[in-house]
Amino acid sequence: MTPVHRADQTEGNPKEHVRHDWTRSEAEAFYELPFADLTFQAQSIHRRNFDPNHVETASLLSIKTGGCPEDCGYCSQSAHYDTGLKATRLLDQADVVATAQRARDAGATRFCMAAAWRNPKNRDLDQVCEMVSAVKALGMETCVTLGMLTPAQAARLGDAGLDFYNHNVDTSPEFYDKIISTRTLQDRIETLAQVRDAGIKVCCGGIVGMGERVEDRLGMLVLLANLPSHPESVPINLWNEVKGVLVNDTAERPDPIALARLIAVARIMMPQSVVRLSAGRQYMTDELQALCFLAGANSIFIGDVLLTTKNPQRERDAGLLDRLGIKSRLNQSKSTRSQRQARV
Ligand code: SAM
Ligand code: DTB
Ligand code: SF4
Repeated sequence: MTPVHRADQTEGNPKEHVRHDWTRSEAEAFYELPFADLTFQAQSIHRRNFDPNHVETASLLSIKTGGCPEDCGYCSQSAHYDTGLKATRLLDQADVVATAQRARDAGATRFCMAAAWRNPKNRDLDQVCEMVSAVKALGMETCVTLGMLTPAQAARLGDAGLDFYNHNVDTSPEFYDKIISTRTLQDRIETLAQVRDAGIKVCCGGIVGMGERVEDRLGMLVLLANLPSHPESVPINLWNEVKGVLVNDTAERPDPIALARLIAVARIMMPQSVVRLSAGRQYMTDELQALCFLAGANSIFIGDVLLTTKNPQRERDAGLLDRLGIKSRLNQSKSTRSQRQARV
């Protein structure tokens, strides 16, 4: 039978019916639909919940790079692998705020600060809280990703006014142990609960292209969609190649159509979450990105670097959004417009 996602039609309740009891076989049935049927459902749900011609723009900064004690098998920053990356100390607040300001002026609405920690020390957290307040004062949404948190640490970030905490499940429960051994999936789920309890919005997703099967990718979406509340942001990262790490032995970039299908299934199962095409966009053609936007992706990272790896050039992104008639702060920001006009 063709699976159909039904909106809650109750009069006076225009809200989408948000489910937390998805099964793998339902996810598989959506995934295997003829492409036109799958994307039609995804796009219909997208339109009920979002402006289909708008994409959110976030910017990333690594505030503490490398030397991480975790052994995440995909990551350039793990001290378990020789990736040639130089470890740094926590950046100064003034540098972070200056970078955030440039990101805002270049069209980012959210600023995400990432640290290569297993968990933050309390004295480091003091500094991060100050960064959060200062970036918020620029009028940007704030996000941090610092590893595991205690309830008290989550509460302090909440008091500092933090909008989002990013903490990914990364992959399916079955594949998880093949890529990470120093932190369990359950540890991650507990941190997500602390973040929720502190009233902070959750950004949680994962990575594809590490050698996982399609079942793992769908298993990851089912895990996310069955969390007690759907993450407000769902980043889908395509593994950005890093030499020297574990997953080099197994990595395989997904077929582009498979990626668009995955985005569509994420949109259907988490109808009100913002789905971000995160790392790995530099491997995608403009056409694939357009398909992913049609399938329900509505956020991107902008800027020429992510944390330690590359991202498409700002100009290429602005041009693509223009060609698709997509509105965002990137292609509407004064600095991007004036640079492009100067080139015509
Ligand atoms: N250290 C913190 C943690 O892992 O909780 C935060 C930073 S970590 C870089 C954030 C996320 O980035 C990871 O969970 C992973 O999903 C993603 N990531 C890291 N390296 C990546 C890569 N090479 N390609 C794609 N995504 C990556
Ligand atoms: C997420 O899911 N993707 C971002 C953000 N959360 C912190 C990180 C992508 C990192 C890509 C690899 C790098 O640049 O080091
Ligand atoms: Fe450390 Fe985060 Fe990289 Fe894992 S993903 S090694 S926790 S920086």
